[in-house]
Amino acid sequence: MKEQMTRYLITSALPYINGIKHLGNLIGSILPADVYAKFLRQDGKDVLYICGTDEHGTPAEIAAAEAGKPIEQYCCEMFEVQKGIYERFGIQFDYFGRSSAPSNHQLTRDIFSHLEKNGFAEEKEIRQYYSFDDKRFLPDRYVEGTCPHCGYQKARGDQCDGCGTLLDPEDLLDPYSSISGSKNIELTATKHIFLDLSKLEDQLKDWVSDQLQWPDVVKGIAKKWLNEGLQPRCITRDLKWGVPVPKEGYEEKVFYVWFDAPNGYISMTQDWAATTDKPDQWKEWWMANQDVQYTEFMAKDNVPFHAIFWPAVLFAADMGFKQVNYIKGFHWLTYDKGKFSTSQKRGIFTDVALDLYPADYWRYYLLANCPETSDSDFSFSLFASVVNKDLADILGNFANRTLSLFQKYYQGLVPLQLQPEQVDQALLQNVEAHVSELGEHLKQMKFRQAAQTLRSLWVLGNEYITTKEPWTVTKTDPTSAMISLIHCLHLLRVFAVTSYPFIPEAAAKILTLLNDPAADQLAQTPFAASVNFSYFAKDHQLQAPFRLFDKIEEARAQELTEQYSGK
Ligand code: B3M
Ligand code: ZN
Repeated sequence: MKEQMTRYLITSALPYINGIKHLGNLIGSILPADVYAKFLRQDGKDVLYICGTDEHGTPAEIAAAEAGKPIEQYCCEMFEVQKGIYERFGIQFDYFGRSSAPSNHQLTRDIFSHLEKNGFAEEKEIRQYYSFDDKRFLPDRYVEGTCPHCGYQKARGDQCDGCGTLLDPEDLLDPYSSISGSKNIELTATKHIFLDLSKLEDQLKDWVSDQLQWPDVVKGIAKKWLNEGLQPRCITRDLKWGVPVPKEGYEEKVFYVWFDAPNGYISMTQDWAATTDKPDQWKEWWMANQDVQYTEFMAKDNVPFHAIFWPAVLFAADMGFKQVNYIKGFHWLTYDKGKFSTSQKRGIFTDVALDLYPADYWRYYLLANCPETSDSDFSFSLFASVVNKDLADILGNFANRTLSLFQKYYQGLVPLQLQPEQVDQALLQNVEAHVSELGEHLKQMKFRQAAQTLRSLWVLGNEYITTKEPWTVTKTDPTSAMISLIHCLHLLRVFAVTSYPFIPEAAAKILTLLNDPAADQLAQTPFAASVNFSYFAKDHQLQAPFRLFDKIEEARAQELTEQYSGK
């Protein structure tokens, strides 16, 4: 019988639909997940990487209203925009879906019916503002008024932007509807559904304490939530846009966005499967009895929902779905020592980033400096220095030197195929050690360390060519110079293959320069297979070098810092 191989299911937090995401969002979930997926695919693993837009909730309604568009249209447009940006970043989802898709409506209703049947849904009456002029209940954010603490007159029902205090709508003085501005509003009793998490406390505690290998930041957040005690959580909202609640008396309500969004991981997998000739195969990824290693990527503010809330929903519904195996949580990326801010136009947003520099520059910088064990700060001067040193000076320059010398000495032809006894054993061992270390870091999703190892691998190439000095040696011992240069050529191929998860476009360009017959196999070439110093045959034709990376001048970095400071 054929042994079933472990499959790797990967999801990254679903970006909200309301606007274009900034660099912090990218490095906090989607980009590292993409690197991990690319690496595993190269390694021959069966991988499914699922993501999509999170389209419900108040922020989506507000953003659509601000854009003056019907919400369905707004979401359709922003979905295409976001999808396009990720494509340009070289992100390779197996499927990029939408939480508003019919499949998610269906699944969310199913999950709800199951957890209701299992006794986890509780109805409670709460007091909420009703707006007579808008003819609807107002969610917290739709009530505005004067802050009782600082007197700010446009404080929202959930929080005051004047002093930062968290509020309840009832705290506001002179409250009004932010939809119509009407003061004709009244606190009215209304029913909502609560998910009784307290019944699951023991099960969740046991489950979380079994997750020994989770990163500290994730374990810390999960335990904090559990220690604070699990209160029943309201899973319905007074909104029009969302998944309708299949229950009498709830015709005007939808599910809370965090109740439907995570289900999207499953429903998007269903949508993916529906595009294949095996529409049922989503089950091979999501049913608990399958041999699947499931990893979720997200920033730390999303951890409570993924480590406690959604697992609780799945436990309560008890439909046989898989629970997450590993949560890769990230800290914050800050921007010039402050917060990224959409409203203040502070920081770099993903569309702007791509207009400024190629995707690989951002990918490499963000990965090498990712907020993995603590927050990390983006600045244009650091960005410029990383791009200039690591990409242009180390990797780019090595490629350029090597290929130029081949043009100069051998008209771009490989003069001989290295025989095993000609291979520099010390170099070979050193390269093998680096490559296997790099693979280990990636297996463990240690992205910063992986980037560091990759960089030292590139440095190895520079050191090698500098010590061997083929340009001097060729005058006295042309064969020996030739042999060193052929080593360099093969190093370049190692660099391309191992750099691919980080900088896929540059990696592909290097293989083009090498005129590698297997260039189109890059995404399927395991790291170890690239370490072969006899790969290129005699007379193999190389391409004339072109520059892989352009440097960023310090003055330009200054200019950009000014331009995007949000002042
Ligand atoms: N949309 C929050 C965020 O993008 C949220 C994640 C949902 S994951 C199911 O930060
Ligand atoms: Zn205030």
